[in-house]
Amino acid sequence: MSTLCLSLELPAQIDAIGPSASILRRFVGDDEALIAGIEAVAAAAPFRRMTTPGGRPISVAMTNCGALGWISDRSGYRYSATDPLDEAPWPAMPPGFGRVARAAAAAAGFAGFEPDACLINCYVPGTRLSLHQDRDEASFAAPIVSVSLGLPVTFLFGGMRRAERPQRYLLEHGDVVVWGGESRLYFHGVAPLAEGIHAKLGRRRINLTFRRAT
Ligand code: MD3
Ligand code: FE
Repeated sequence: MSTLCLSLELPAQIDAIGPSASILRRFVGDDEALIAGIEAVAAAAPFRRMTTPGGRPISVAMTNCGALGWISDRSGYRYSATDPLDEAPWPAMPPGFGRVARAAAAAAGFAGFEPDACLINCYVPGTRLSLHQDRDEASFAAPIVSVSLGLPVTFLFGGMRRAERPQRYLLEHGDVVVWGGESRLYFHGVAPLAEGIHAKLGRRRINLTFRRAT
């Protein structure tokens, strides 16, 4: 029998990386359920490269599931209840998504997290995500939960000012990071993905970012 989340049976290793920010190493147990869920979402709402308000293509390919999805186009960054490709509602969060997000938030000290948005980022070797803040949500009271799957990556974690030199952390398949409180608005990014082939996801890294957008 598969368990959705190892943490319900085993304590994950938790590394504190900042004020109210923690890495839960190998927290994800049933990666097969999450991978099947990602494939189902991508079949209905394909990965696509969105455009920044300035007109540049974002190098990370993205899709969404849940009530709201994060989008970017010439009009700006925002959350939308529908996929701009077909105006259909985003696919619902697949089985296991909400549970892993709630369990990770609770393990990191944020009981009661109920995400309404799940952004799915897909990186191929060479893709990076430059330093930025997540500030398109209506409130910053809730934490953000991020699940890393596939190829490992160096995560860059700065501070409240862009100029602060970021700390570097390796994120591997199954690692979950939770940011809340003071860290919620910290600058962060992802270093260029190195070449590699992951046993389950191939030449990719996929990141699930759970947020409370409303
Ligand atoms: C740190 N994604 O989608 S994890 C993003 O790995 C994003 O795909 C990265 O940054 C990725 O916006 C990093 C998610 C994350 C989200 C919010 C944060 C990290 C954060 C807020 C504060 C600090
Ligand atoms: Fe971010």
